[in-house]
Amino acid sequence: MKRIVTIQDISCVGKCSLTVALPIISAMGTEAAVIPTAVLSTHTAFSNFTFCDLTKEIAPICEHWKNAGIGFDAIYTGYLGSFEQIELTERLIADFKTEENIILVDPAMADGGKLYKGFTVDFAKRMASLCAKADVIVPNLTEASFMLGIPYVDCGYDETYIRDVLKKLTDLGCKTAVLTGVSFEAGKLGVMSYNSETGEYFSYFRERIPESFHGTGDVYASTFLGALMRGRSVEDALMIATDFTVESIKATINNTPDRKYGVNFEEAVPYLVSRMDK
Ligand code: PXL
Repeated sequence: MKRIVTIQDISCVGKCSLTVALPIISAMGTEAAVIPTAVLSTHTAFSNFTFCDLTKEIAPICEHWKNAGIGFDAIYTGYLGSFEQIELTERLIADFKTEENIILVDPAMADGGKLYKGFTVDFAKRMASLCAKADVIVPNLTEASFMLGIPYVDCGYDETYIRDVLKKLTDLGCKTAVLTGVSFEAGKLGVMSYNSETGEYFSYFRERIPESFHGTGDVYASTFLGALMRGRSVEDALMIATDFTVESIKATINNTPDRKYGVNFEEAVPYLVSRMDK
């Protein structure tokens, strides 16, 4: 069985980061080791959340793993809360990267044209330098715009524009860039990717569900990695992640009035497991 390590926070309520990554990657048949960067009572879109920083644990955890000869088939980085955590994550990558394993960076820090609470433009630039160390990055269009220092455009762009953004993202230094939340046509929403080694673009669209839910980026990144770990191509993994995210949203839309509580991906896990068996 493959083993990945993911570094991100535990938001105790709100279905994002580790409470999403762990169940999804496990359900897909891969061991998910974790480096929890902080414990929050909820994610930061709630008011009055508690916060316990675990930054000082990161280096000793990595040191122990190095001494114990523990290795990983992928390193998946998600929400990181400080410049110091980005630096420690770069060290994690330097220490555990091999010829074979995959480095996936999800620069989780913004959506809908806005940075999440507590982040700055300088932080986004620093996140861009973490992306340089990745094999694959999965920003949404907001995160990509902040990292590249270009204006965020919500709609009205065309495929040439997205191809250019993807090219600029790989120019940061990663091999493959995936942009989520892309739409060229009313009523359709999906992803587009660019592999800078082959020069190939790929896109996949589904019906747009006209609502925005918290945590879908984490559902997407976790499912994408879970599929890669089961030997699927990048293109297949992108389709599986898109379809599972849509299924998760469909399971939620009429059941949860408050979008902060994330998506009911749990109800779509049987769909995901049967899709992986095909
Ligand atoms: O990836 C979303 C996320 C993860 N972790 C924390 C967050 C958010 C989004 O707001 O606040 C703590």
